[in-house]
Amino acid sequence: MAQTVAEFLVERLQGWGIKRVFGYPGDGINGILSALQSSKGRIKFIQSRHEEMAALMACGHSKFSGELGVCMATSGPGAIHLLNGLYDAKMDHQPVVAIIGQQKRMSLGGNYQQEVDLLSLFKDVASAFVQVCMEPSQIRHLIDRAFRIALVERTVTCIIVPNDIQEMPYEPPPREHGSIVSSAGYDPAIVLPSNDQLQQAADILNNGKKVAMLIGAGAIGAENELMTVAELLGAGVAKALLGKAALPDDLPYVTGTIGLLGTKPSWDLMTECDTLFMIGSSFPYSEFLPKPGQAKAVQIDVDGKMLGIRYAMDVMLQGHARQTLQLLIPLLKQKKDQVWQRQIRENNKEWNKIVEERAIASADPINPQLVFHELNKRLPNDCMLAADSGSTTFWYARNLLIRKGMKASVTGSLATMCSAVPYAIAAKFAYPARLSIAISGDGAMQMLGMNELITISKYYKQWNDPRLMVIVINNMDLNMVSWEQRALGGYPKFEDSQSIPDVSFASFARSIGLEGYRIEKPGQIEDTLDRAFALDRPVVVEALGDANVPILPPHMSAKQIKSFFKALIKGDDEASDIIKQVYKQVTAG
Ligand SMILES: Cc1ncc(C[n+]2csc(CCOP(=O)(O)OP(=O)(O)O)c2C)c(N)n1
Ligand SMILES: [Mg+2]
Repeated sequence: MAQTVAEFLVERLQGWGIKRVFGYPGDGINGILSALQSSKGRIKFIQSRHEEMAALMACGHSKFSGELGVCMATSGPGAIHLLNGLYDAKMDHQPVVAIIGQQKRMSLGGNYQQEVDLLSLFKDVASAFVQVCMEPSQIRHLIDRAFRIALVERTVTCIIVPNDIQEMPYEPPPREHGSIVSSAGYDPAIVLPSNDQLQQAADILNNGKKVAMLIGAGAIGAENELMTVAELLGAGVAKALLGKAALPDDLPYVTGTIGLLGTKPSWDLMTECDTLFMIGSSFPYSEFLPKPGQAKAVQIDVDGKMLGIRYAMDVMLQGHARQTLQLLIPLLKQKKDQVWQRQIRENNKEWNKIVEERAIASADPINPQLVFHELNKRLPNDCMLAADSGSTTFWYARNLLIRKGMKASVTGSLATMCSAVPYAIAAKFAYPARLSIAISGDGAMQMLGMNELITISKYYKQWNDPRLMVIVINNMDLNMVSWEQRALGGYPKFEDSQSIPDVSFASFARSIGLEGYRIEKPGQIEDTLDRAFALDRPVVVEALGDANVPILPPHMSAKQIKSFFKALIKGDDEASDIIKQVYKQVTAG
């Protein structure tokens, strides 16, 4: 029997090295599903509970493994559900291909059931490439183009395949005018700046007396080079959230994360430096970078479009971080004066004391920072961490310390809720022997995270090492919004909008065959974590967090302090408890 278009598609995905696709079925992709079925597991179909989760898994796969991620959904509602996860990938520059179904070609334009104008709908998220397969001989180059463009541009692409086309016999394009002959595979070139540009960059860096490095996701994989550069330049190194795993936090000159959720030493590093060296980061908040004119600045980014859009750069090097740094290192001079790095080291020591004291400060019932403080001590060197969007992002950013070998990621530019659990699942599929840990708020768990616990319970017995941990801070609040309102807007918490029901995530976990622990008092944290780390199967550990523990910026501006007190005066129900907690947190250290 002739090969169908769908069978050819599956074979071509294998040609592109794809081992699994994350998705959810529907009759719009029936042909592709049956081709996957007859491929006998050569490409595994990983079933999520919701298409958005499948797209976030594809993005998480890409973030943790460095490979392209693939997600799949049916026409209409399935395709619509993918969008949020695809935007997460697009905005954090991850290569993801979405393969979606569509109604039969002959029905299009007929206001038919589940007929959505997918080409228009995906035009923005897959702006680099979105095409409908109108004819069997088109499928080969559509796949090749979608994959190659996603990889080259580090973005999202999309192929729409009407379901009648999926079942048709595949025919390679004839050798005639108008036909396209394409090939699979992409071996990226290493992008490097010129010697002249490297020398200009080196001159600036050699002349700087107080060099601040800022590293992002693009610097991951360049650990040795980053260390050599920081040591030669006597520099301090701050990390953007997506670059948290790029360097370990136990290096004395690493100041941790930067930004609203960053550390005080990163703030000091940026406000006091005379030279900024930004590597592989598109960190967006200019108020956390040196003042305009304060610093000479050099940037390395592989994507020319991301050069010079965050600070007034003096030299912009387009290149892969590791290889560009390798060429730069011989041009750098060893700084003799260690005063700057000594000061950074002192700042770090002081800050670590503050972080610890803030974590052990009492709260009602549990100070969330204490959970992360204790978690930190138990993390194995090869663990993989995925944090959600919410107040937990702050504790992840500040309290969890990366050691050599760990992997970590979050939703960066989109900052979407519900990313942690699907990321942790994708990381587990990519590295089944490693412990995968999701860190989430109760709001995100109630939104979609709980559903994906069902996915974990469906698959964990297939994993050689079934350890996967979901840490939930259950504060019955959409806490980050409450704090944003207080600190930025000067409004008290809006109960109707932000209070959420108490759900027992631990009992839900147990009801679906996972282990589940609920920590209700601070005294239970250590024992419970010890038990969770000793388990050989997935576990949900929820801790009842005090929503009044403030998420403080590294440096409070007069405007933020004013807004905050205005919010309390306007009548926050919890005003007196909040004041007590804020007092404890700001006087720590
Ligand atoms: C999909 C989505 N909806 C809304 C928001 C806005 N938002 C950011 S954090 C947050 C609250 C998260 O609450 P929860 O998961 O309980 O975490 P907490 O802040 O309480 O720790 C909200 C609503 C978002 N980032 N993403
Ligand atoms: Mg919450």
